[in-house]
Amino acid sequence: TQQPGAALPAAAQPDDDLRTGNSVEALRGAVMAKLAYAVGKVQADASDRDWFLATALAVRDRVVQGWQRSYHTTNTGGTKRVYYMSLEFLIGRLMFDALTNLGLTDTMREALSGLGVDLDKLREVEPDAALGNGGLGRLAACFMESMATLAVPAYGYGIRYENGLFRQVVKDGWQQEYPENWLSFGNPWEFARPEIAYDIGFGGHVETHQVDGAPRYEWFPSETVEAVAYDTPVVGWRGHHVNTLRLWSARAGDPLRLDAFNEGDHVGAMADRVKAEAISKVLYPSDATPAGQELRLRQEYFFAAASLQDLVRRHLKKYPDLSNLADQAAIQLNDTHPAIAVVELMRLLVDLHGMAWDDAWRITQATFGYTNHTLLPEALETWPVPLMERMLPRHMQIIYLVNALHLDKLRAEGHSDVDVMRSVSIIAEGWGQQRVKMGTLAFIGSHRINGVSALHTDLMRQTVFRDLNAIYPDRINNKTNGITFRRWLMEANPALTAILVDVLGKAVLDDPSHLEKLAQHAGDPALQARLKAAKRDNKATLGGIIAARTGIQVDPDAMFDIQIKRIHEYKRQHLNLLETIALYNAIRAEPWRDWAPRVKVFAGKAAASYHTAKLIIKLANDVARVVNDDPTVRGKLKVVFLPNYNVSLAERIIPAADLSEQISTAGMEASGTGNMKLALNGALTIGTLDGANVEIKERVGDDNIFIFGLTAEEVAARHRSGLSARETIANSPRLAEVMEAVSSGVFSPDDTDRYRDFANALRDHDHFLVTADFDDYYAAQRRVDALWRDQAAWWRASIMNTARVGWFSSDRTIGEYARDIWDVPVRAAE
Ligand code: CR6
Repeated sequence: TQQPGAALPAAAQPDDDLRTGNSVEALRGAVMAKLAYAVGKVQADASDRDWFLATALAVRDRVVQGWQRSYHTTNTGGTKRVYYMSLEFLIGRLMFDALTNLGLTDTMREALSGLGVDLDKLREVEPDAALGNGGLGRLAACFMESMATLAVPAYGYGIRYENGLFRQVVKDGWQQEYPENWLSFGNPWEFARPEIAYDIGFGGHVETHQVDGAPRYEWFPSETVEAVAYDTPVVGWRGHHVNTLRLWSARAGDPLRLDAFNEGDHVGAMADRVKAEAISKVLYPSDATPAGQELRLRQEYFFAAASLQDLVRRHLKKYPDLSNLADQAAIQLNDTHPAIAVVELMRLLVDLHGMAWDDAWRITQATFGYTNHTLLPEALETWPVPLMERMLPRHMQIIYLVNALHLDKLRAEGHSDVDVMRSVSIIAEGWGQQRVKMGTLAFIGSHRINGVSALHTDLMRQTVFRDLNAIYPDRINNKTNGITFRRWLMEANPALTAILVDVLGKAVLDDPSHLEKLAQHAGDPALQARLKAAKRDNKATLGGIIAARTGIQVDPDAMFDIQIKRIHEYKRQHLNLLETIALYNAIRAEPWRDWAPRVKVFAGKAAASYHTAKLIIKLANDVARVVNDDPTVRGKLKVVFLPNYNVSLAERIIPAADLSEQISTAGMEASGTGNMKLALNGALTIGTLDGANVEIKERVGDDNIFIFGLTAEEVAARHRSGLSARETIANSPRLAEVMEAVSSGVFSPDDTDRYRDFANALRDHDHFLVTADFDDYYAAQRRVDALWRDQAAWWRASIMNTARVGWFSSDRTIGEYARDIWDVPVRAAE
């Protein structure tokens, strides 16, 4: 055994053990060897970051063993691979994820403590890989983990952004954005593959030649950028199978123009390089909104083209041609961001591999699946035809041809309705400019199109894809989202996990359906007391974070009422804030009443250019200041805006939540996944019948969830009715008082006009129906208060939530994708 203080690993330790052994001694020796030989430090000088690197590298070695094994099995077995293409992977930290999946967390803790190092402190040193905006990116990360768990041979393909989602600083209540350079201290999880690099073209022109009497098209790009691979192994539960996340980094073909440099133009000599490398510099901070920038389209084509070249090369190493591609590869498009891949694959098959158009189209459709993640019209991607023509001239030709053949076929089948033809065309006319509708392109190029919750999928069929669905009725199917329980239960909430294992047995870790047995114990006072104590500890920990980041003291015995997600009008953080003000008014009017003490916690980022969302953050901070400074409501109400929400902060907040706010305008939140994480951790949901809330309600039961507000159908009817919000406000004295307070500057005495336009927009338009749902929401919140006052009933409901949401495991979701879309086998549950 190594003694603490020894600088180098003992020579007596057999090499093999250091690399592969899983005992306390082997892990300790391995970490020490990494510290010495990979980090280049002696113990006496090692910082927490050095220890983190050494530990991560030691853990990585243990992941790599399974990685190589998995690679070998897939390669020799000739099994079909899944390629998950996503512009976002919101990964977070990886050390505890790897340790949990390898079952090494406790051993590593012990190994390090023998060296005087605290594993839980190292955990905080790891930067978050925030290569995503919100739910869509986090879903991709959960799916990668579940594909590994189910031993589905898979590659994730994306971009290795140098700067992930911005760091949010709140100054005087306003959001400020700062770059998040997560790679600045190195990334111990990735393997650079400089030898795996592909040329990606942009611009230029197309030439036609005759080959065997048929036209052949050749694209001559005017600009070439190299895509270089970086691989991160993704380990599944119990380390059985390890997949690869392959992220592309952009590199200029020529690092600098020497002629210009030698003539003294040192900056100009690097201009091409800067332009090329901009592609993987930053993640666009747009969540459920389109990023209509040329650079964004460059990012989309860059990673789609690199990934296709990569998978085609892999295929051709094994098979003589691409005719059996669809038997060997399933490509899933995570939203429309990679949809240009449909066109690129056609180009590769037809132009480069000489395949007949119809064969190529059949293979393309059979290979692709497309997941839609939003119906908000303002969030559906379209690209101007002139931009496409300039940047991707050959692709634009192919799009025209795909569209012409598609429309011809429909006409031949008897379709003639002008509106239908317009809606199913890939090209949108209007506003004086033609645009390419990426959703339509993705739909037509795929054999399966899925929504992400039952309600969302129904609405897809009825709205955005109504006409396409009528023509291709079997293509749309539902795959309700899920979450990985390894991260969101085991890693985030070890105290709850320990109780579950104690009551239900270890099998619950392998198969979440065992959670259901917990329902039998829902009324057990002893179990309730244990869970309550565990949650109180989690709340105290979160309270420490709140105090450190905001200076606000919160009481862990109060109800923690949590709304965590991107700031967006459709998610209606402002509805929550208006209710907070109403509650504040009510407490002040009757302070002696038995109020259920609450801490309202808000966290989330606003898109940098989304003015109203940033104003909502300011309002949250303004309301917090007034409420928290008022002695009348002390001990009854606190309001907190916790800055810089990210995956790691979510892992702290979710286990400490009592109430989960899922209050989007019905029909607008495609699914939500935070709703699942919070319910799993025992929070009760207050929510609308939107997205996956509907399915959560079906499972946990009406008594264990607080549903309010208009349904999606009622929302649509209300929009058609043109009913005025002014009338609604006038009919609700409570709401009228709140609106008047906000708009007259009660919460912004330093700038009494700050919220005037905001309030007037609610009065005049209220597209998100905040005012229409207000009274029902307020009433639902009072039902929440009443249940909280009956702690036995509250904890019974909380237990029912944990017990009944096992179905929302992303293992279940991935099992469905594998069966219904990809046609690949999954590993049976143990
Ligand atoms: N914003 C949906 O809005 C869904 C995720 C993952 C979103 C959200 O309801 O849970 O995708 N959509 O399916 C988009 O990003 C376009 C999201 O994260």
